[in-house]
Amino acid sequence: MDKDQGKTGGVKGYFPKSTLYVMGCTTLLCFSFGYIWNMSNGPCLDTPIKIFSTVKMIYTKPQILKPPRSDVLMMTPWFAPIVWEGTYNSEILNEQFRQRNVTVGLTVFAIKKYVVFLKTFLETAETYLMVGHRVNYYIFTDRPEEVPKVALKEGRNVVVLQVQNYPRWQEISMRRMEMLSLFSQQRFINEVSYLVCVDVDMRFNDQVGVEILSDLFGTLHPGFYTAERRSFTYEHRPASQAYVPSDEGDFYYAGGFFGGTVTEVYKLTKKCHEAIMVDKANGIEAIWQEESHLNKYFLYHKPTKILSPEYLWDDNLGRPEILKKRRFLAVPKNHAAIRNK
Ligand code: UD2
Repeated sequence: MDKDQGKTGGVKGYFPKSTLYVMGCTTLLCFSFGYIWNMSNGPCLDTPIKIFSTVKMIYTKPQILKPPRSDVLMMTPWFAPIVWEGTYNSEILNEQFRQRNVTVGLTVFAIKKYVVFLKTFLETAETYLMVGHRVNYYIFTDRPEEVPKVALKEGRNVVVLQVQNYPRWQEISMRRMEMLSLFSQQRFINEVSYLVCVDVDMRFNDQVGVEILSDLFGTLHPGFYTAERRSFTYEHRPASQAYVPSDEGDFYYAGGFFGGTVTEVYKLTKKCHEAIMVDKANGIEAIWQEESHLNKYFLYHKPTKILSPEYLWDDNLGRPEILKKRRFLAVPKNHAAIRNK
């Protein structure tokens, strides 16, 4: 820089004073034009932007040094929460999901004699499932005329979907993956945000709400939540597509309760169905049918949330201290009498 140019000689001495004057005026004009343009056209969103929600909620603040539960694992090593009673605030979650105007699709299969479970299933769901939220119950059945009429609260619907049956109960159980993937693609994607896919021989016994919802969720199987990896009943035959090597595995997940966004459930069910079909062509059936394939899927596509056995319990397993709630309970059944009928 030439010292003679002095303090006003230009920015770092690169520009003469006159050029700077023109640049300054141009910048000012550009800013003014941008401002006027924004004012006249407004932001690109239809709804007015509110910086803060006005819903006031009173609750105890979270305590960093006092975790709500110290007796159970609350987070996986991949940072997925494990949902136990006492670890979340329903009021906050309900407000979040209500603001998003979420509709939940509950899928359940009642093929052949399993229609007998529907009445209790639906009645208890109306009392405890997603209270205050919109729910579509998708009932897959081969006996539509035997679906009971149950009184429904506002915003809740039963949709009966007629599907074929299969002679073997194993095939019925496995084919759920195929039907869920088909209907997710053709219908559910246009109707609901999340899918919750459960067994029918169950009853709701306590609140099951939006705390379960996440992109992809699975449930700890009540029989294996404290078990060592070597006891997990994964498929251990390498010939099956559900094969899991003995030195791999996080948890053993139940086939009777999983879900997520429609897109994630579509991906899961499609992949599991394809794997089941490859096994079929190779003359092998996984040890626990689609539950084995689900476990393989969750090993390599880790769930973003995991439900504790509160969400799938069987009273034959007793009442352990850590189980503060029994939200969804197995209805006792005589397997021989009910299956293949
Ligand atoms: C376990 C799993 C189940 C599935 C199965 C595979 C749990 C609680 N359950 O249940 O999800 O992985 O093992 O072997 O984790 N169904 C009919 N009609 C039939 C037979 C079955 O509708 O004739 C449907 C029904 O929705 C039933 C589900 O398939 O709830 C699973 O069959 P299950 O309950 O007899 O199998 P289970 O108890 O061994």
